[in-house]
Amino acid sequence: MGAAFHIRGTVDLKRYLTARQQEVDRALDRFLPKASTKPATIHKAMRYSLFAGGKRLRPILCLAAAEACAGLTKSALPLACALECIHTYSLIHDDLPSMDNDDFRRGRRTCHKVFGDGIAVLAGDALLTIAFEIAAEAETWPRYDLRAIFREISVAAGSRKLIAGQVADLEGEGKPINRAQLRYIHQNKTAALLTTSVRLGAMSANATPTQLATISDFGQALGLAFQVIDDILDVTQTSEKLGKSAGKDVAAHKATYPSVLGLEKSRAEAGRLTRQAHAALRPLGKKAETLRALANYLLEREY
Ligand code: GRG
Repeated sequence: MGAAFHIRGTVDLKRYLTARQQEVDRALDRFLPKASTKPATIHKAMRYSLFAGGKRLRPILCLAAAEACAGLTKSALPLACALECIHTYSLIHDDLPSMDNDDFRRGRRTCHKVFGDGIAVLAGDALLTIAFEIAAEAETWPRYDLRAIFREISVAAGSRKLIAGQVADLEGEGKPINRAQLRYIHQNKTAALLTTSVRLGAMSANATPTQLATISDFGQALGLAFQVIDDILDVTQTSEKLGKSAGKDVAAHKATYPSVLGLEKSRAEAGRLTRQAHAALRPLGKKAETLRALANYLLEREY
């Protein structure tokens, strides 16, 4: 990371986040078909959800992980954009009436509320598909060729990870579940894509197998911490602050960390997982300071 993002020797995370968000937004705009491209409805819907003001955490984690492994953010950018397309697809589908049935996401009406259910399903499908087209633009290495990259993305987004978590979440609604089942949901629904985000950054930097293992340990701990915090925010914040409907988990009788452990223990668990994420980064030394700052930022976030 350049000195441009430092104040008095520590990372100026606010400036870092703003600069990286803008970089990712510009690249996404280049990679996506224009809103006027035929059939315009689908491209408008894809862009509507993609440019609705998400935090761009997955792409930023991908870029920061590339830096932590001495890589260039430029080489990681197509992978960072592919991750945001997959994440946005999952949000569009999750909001559908047949899933979480939400009217509000990223501070605006959900995709299906504006474009109808059919176009929203297709916009999600198209974002998932274009993710692979965009990822194909990534710089590759003999150790991490396009096959390895595509396998990494497919497994994380597939029926044993992201979709497995969503299935367990749907099937668990209204039922009592224990801590191990809750961890399974969070590990797959949330932590898997976050882990793949940092792994892809490391792969774009031609990380050594040891570096990749270090980054994976960090991603798993950070991913779980992220979801514990998300569960806490769902019960402690307003819909306005979150940009999505607050209190939905309780209303849908979903098992969450606060409902299983209580709020105080959930906060302690988020802190413990963040410390675990920090500890995982130790072998990377100073190069990982942005990743450390990002883990702290996610722990303290309010939306
Ligand atoms: C439909 C296959 C499929 C999966 C859906 C993403 C998801 C799985 C469900 C959405 C609800 C939820 C609580 C997901 C967990 C991951 C999560 C907290 C997503 C929100 O991520 P942020 O906060 O959102 O990074 P922004 O909008 O900032 O990108």
